[in-house]
Amino acid sequence: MTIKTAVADLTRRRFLGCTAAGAALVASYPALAAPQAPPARPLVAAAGRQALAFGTATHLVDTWNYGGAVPGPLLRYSVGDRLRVDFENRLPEPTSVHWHGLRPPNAMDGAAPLTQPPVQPGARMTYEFDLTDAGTYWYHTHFRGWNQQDRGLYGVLIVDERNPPQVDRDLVLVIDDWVVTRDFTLDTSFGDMHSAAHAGRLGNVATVNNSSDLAIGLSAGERVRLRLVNVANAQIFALKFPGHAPVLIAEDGNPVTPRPLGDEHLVLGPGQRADLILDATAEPGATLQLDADTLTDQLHLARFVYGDAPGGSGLAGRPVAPLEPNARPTPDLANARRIPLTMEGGAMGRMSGAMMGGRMMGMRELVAAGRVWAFNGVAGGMEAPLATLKTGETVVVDMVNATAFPHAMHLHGTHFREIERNGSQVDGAWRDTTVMAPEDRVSVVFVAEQPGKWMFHCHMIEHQSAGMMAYVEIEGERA
Ligand SMILES: [Cu+2]
Repeated sequence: MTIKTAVADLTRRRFLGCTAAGAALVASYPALAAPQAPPARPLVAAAGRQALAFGTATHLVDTWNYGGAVPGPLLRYSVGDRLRVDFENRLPEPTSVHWHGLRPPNAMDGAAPLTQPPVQPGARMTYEFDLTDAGTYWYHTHFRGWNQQDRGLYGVLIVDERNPPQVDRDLVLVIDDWVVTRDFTLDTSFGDMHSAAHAGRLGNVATVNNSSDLAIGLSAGERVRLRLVNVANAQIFALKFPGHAPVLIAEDGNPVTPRPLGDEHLVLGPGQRADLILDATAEPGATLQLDADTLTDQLHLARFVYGDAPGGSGLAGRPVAPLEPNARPTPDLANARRIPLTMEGGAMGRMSGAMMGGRMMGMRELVAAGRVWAFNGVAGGMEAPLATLKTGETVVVDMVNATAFPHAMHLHGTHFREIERNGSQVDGAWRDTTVMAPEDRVSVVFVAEQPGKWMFHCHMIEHQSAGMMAYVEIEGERA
């Protein structure tokens, strides 16, 4: 960083943290507050080899990654900062970077080819936008994700709160699953229609930060913040922390009223995140597990390994305070526009055909075209918007899962909250991805915030590419 950019950054930070008097000063002297380009952070996507610990052995696996490692570099900012990433594509095919859960302007959303042309091999693109929300987010490819994301193109993005909770340590746990062959190379049968028509590509090995048996060191008496991110293509992890009593403080980056998990599993669908406060309440020398039930298995994911001496700063056992909410428009439920969205198709489904490319196709023709799922009778509806909305408009999407599989519905550009689930009113937290079991009926509300074309799709990547995708078009000025 040059002195000039360092000073620009410092100046900008000072004004972001300004008081009312400071704001008046900014207003009086606009030249002082003129936006400065933040220092750029390089991010390169390339093929590489990654050491992954499967069981007791470490294997070198061929991956595609950001910054030379899987997961990619941890991008960390403070709320109010401006992200600027100079992205370079050194992959053998086009790609893009999506900032999952953040609210950038549409052109920075990275949903190629809807919001930008894909970045060609050898080409670059600068992503730049303000980080308005604190929380745990992630970035990943949004082009041929069934191939690229599965090979490892993802990383975590943390936006720190103005007043973060007091903890001894802040730990990021990235959960993925891999389809590996007998000799522990990556199975590259990406895009097979059998997986696509069923639950998606499910791995035979699950890892946390590159290990199927991660040892997480703890000292008795410590308080840690765990940031869990499910980056798997399709797997759902229902996490358990036997012997610990973690408190949930955020879902998909958004603060929730602190809630002890108790005996409840913490369900993380593809794309979802959770922030937990975990107090190290076991005795020195203890080992406790992090386990998960999945769609196919019961897994051991990681171990909490206590050192021989107590540690920490005496925070364990204190009440857990809520995080400050992120600012967002308030929905006007009384005047909401309602959009029905019925999911159909897949194996064991009742779909006999769907619209694709503007015409009706039977199942055989759809399968040949790689499409086996549909929203409202349209397979891969990217030819026309699901709805055209005005900025500021409140929208309720009434979703029905009329398929035999669970799905993880993800909306770009804003967050939604559940208001109804299977006939019962609920007061859901703000989030960007929600999991629906077969036969579930879920209604979510959101406010159309920023103009542009925003994808709404299943985050089980094979389902998305095989038809479970749509977008809403928002017109007007930013709400
Ligand atoms: Cu799905």
